Amino acid sequence: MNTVKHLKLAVSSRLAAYSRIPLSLWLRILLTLTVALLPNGFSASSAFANPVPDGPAVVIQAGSLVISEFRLRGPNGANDEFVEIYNDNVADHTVASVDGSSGYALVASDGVARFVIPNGTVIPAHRRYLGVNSVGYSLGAYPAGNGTTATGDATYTTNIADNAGIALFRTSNAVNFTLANRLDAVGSAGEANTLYKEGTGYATLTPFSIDYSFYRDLIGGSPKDSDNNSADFLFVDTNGTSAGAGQRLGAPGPENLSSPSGENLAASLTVALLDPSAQVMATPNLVRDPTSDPANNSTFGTVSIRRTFTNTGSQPITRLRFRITDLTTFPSPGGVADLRPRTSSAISATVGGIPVTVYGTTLEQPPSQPNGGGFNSSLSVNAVTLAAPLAPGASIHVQFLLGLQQTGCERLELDEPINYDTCTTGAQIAASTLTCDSFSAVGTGTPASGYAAMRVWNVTTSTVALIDSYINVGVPTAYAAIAANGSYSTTASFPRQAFGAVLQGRIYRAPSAAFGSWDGGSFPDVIVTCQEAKLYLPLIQR
Ligand SMILES: [Ca+2]
Ligand SMILES: [Ca+2]
Ligand SMILES: [Ca+2]
Repeated sequence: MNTVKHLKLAVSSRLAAYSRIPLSLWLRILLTLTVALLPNGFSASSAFANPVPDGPAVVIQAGSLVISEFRLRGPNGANDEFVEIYNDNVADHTVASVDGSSGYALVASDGVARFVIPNGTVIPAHRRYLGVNSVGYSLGAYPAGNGTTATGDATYTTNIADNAGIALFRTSNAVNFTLANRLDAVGSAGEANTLYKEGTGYATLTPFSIDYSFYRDLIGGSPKDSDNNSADFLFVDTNGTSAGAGQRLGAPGPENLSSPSGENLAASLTVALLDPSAQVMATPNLVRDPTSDPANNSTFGTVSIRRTFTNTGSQPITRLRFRITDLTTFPSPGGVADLRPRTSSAISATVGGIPVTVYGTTLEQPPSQPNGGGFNSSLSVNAVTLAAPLAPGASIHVQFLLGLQQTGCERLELDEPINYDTCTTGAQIAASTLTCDSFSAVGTGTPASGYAAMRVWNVTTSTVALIDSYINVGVPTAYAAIAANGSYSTTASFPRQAFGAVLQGRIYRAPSAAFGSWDGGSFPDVIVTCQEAKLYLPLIQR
């Protein structure tokens, strides 16, 4: 099977081999994790002193649904609300209440259900379901699938109070709105009923009628759920407003059943530099234009990041969009760039002496984002459509255009394996790509000497490294000399990991190929969830 990476294809027949593993086997796999092998010869001070990647392992639970994003107010006032539910699972979820009632209820802490997901509703793996307050919801025109927008899969008309908790239960019978039947909850610190929040709750908001959202942190690919609302949810709004729960330029991104997701192991998408023979930070892979353009949030000019995406799968890709999971943006401290992702047009660039078209990306609105995009904003490659799909084997060159409102170190991370980071200490500028079955470490690091080698873990199973350059443990090794200009490039493959697996790739630096001495942590790790994605196939049409 081909490389699959961050790829979701909404096809009803998409479940392939890994998804068909019986539940009992999944559970057995999960039970075998926990012990990470520390390779022979590694001391506590060596590069692998911390061989287990940071962060909690993702535990895949059968039937887990989470509240992935919501807001309880918006520009249209108190009723400008939505609640997004996410199937955080490798398998489809068919709604079936625990007690024979009509379905799963989304309930506010006043005890009143706002909407019920009816029994029999199928929320496909890694797809979302959207409930909206039809009295005030203002984001129904936000793009979703091919030709569809983010309208509610379910609607309701009763306002949810500001800062009130909400919870999703496996029942619509109010008598059974209990912790045992609760799938997920989120509420503020001001919510008194602990049934309607996790942990102490998110910081209480001043109820401004702004285009805000609370969404589960997407760094790493999937909505974060540590059962602690204050640690998991990020507050964003389109003006970077200070409303009490953190100040962060960004945008709501409500997604419904037609929004991109799903998976198809037969298809894949890989990313590479526009010109692999050129440096990551140099033309044509990265172009800085110092021309001041304050009207377009580019007072200090722009940065254009160019990459090439290739459909290495067997089916056409009809929609391609990216969601911003992390970036340096307003408000930025001194020394850190204030980046404003913005809409760009197709341009011409030269690769190997040949002119090529590099397609632009569109900042998806509504909501109106007059200050540019930010956290949770989406960027669509509108050149890819149902009528003009990216065919199997075809490639497309894409640019991401960022306005600069403050200069400094820069970071942009998307829900595709694009790591652009000049802020991390000892950083590399990387275009590393980690997929379900390979790791291509490409970047520029300091100092410009020695060797770059790699290691890859499956964080979910965490039994043995999939690639290990230091020691022969029966897995591939890979390393490359760091060139005089600091660049390196090395690739290795490993057996395909299961859908949903969290993989972590680490690049190490050694002064010599003897690898007797390592410099751990020189380069930022790359973390991905296997086959997490944002692509559509024609069958998403319904
Ligand atoms: Ca409200
Ligand atoms: Ca939870
Ligand atoms: Ca969302």
